[in-house]
Amino acid sequence: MSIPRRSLRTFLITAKDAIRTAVDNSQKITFVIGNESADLDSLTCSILYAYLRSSCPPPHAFTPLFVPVANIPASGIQLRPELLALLPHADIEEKHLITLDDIPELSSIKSRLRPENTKWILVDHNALQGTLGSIYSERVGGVIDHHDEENKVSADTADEPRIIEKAGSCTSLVTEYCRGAWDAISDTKLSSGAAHAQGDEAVGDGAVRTLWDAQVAQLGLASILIDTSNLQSKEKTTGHDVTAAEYLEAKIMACTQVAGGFDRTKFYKEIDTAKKNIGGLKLQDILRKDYKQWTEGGLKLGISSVVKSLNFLQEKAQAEANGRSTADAFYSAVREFADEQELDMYAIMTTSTSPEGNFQRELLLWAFTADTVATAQKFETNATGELGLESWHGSDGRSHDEDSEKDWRKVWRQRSVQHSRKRVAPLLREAMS
Ligand SMILES: [Mn+2]
Repeated sequence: MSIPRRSLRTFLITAKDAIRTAVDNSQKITFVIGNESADLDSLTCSILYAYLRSSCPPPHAFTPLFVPVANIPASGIQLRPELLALLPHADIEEKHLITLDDIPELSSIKSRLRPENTKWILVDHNALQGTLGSIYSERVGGVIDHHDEENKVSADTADEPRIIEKAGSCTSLVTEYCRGAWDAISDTKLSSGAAHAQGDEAVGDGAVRTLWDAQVAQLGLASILIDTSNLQSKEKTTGHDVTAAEYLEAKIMACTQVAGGFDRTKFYKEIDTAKKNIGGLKLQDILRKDYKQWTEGGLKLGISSVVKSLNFLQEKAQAEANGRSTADAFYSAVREFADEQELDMYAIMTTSTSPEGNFQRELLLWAFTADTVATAQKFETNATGELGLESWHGSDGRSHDEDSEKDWRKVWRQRSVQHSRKRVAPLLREAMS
């Protein structure tokens, strides 16, 4: 049984209702979930997969409906201006998104969502982390990802994919995988009721379908463009990204209502500008906005990615602290964040553009315990060459805790700018194990 073709907006409303129904009646439910940084890629590829797969589910699907979940509480959505800028293009609003607050086990709702009644498809990661992981890991039954293989998803995923490949954006891999389903539903006629429900009797079946397609396509294209710098980054862009972007752009240009005002570069700039517009956020929220953590050998590592330089963060910290010296205010704010997450080691990776227009990266690493000081130094020894690390901000990597020799921190300029957290996290985790 397939779910009738519908707009993304109607689909998300139906999907959110389905969680409630599944809980109340102990029914089965399938989730599609991105990683816990909940960046634009994770958010869009989970929605794309769930929407397209629900319109054309495989014959032996666990359930015909696939529910996309953003791997953050609802309060995290406001921290993502690029997402807020993108939603209108897909004719959806913040309230339509499904978040961890909608999953009973993770919220104040007392009812149960029994693991055996659930199936989980992972996109943009391949190991379910945190509380979700501790409850539902066994129920993961499919993955599409572009991070390093964690060997946590079983080799046999039956009707669901098990795809882990290099690509600039995971949304490109999802688009590629769902092309067949998408083409099939684009060719299917709507019931007259569904066309009518759009509220415009003059709009024919075909026009409604192409509009819905163009809305979903913009959602996907935005992530691919953000992840590949408008397909211009040689290091990040792969054939998957180019092909998927062409396919999505064709869906957009097939819709006369959207095509006239659409320009790919203009669209990219709109979303990219929104992404960098974090000046209104509090420093703690900037650190929380694109954050991931791991536990290796009993030690907890966290990494925040930030789209502004350390100078920006220091100025922000000083403005919030009224008067304390910039460095003091910044490091105590960082320490506060790390303490809140109960981290043994914390890294901040920044990206920014130099006055000359060059893309640049900085890396701050802070080890808080005797165990992790050695780890951090091991990381520096092993990774300096590959990452092109150079001491920065007059940082010499000595202990900063005057009472003891326990903690250690250092700031580098990372000259090998092609390496994102996708590479830095495995290097840090390697040093920890
Ligand atoms: Mn991704």
